[in-house]
Amino acid sequence: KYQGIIFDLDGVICHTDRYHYLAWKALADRLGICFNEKINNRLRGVSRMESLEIILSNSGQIYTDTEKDKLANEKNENYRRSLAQMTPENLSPEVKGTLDFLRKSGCRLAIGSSSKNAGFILERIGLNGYFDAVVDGNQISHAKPDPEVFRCAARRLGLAPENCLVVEDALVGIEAAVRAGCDAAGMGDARKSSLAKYHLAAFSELKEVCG
Ligand code: G16
Ligand code: MG
Repeated sequence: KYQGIIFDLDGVICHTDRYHYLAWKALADRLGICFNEKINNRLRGVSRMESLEIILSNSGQIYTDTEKDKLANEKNENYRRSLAQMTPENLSPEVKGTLDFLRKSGCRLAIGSSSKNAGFILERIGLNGYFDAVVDGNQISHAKPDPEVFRCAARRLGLAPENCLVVEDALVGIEAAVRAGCDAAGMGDARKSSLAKYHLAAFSELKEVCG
């Protein structure tokens, strides 16, 4: 019943959200700033610099823009080292099987991610060129919860937002989807979202929602 499905990347297609967490944790530990899984949930879907601001807000210190750029680069380099070790084995058979099923049933598939590393991740897990459209942090000026990324993805699929379902693990991602005019399916941290139309315990449940 949906003509298009727009997937978030980190935390939905693959578990790079874990690598984000570990890289931010290493930075926060080095700076002596408190950081844990609960604070980490607030970073889901938001841009790199906004994530850094959230972490630094617990430091009680003021950082200059130059210092912030350096810290963001330090985290990104650490994070990229984890990404570089990914292989197509890091794409679960459940996710790949479900994507193939949805495509065969006629849905157009897109990625809508806040990440500037999205292209690199898709390449690492063997999904380069798989999606009909990829919209990521390099192409948008306002990160989630702004609807820009999902509006753009629907447009690139040639579809009206109301004919698209967005799959997200971030509360800000669900908000972005609904503001774009799409229906939303929440999984992981976003499964509890009251804005989401579907609450997925497993990725493969999309076969029932969209099949
Ligand atoms: C992802 C993550 C966020 C991250 C953002 C930017 O978005 O969920 O935690 O801060 O990308 O990532 P990068 O530093 O790689 O540009 P999404 O939308 O794919 O979940
Ligand atoms: Mg995500």
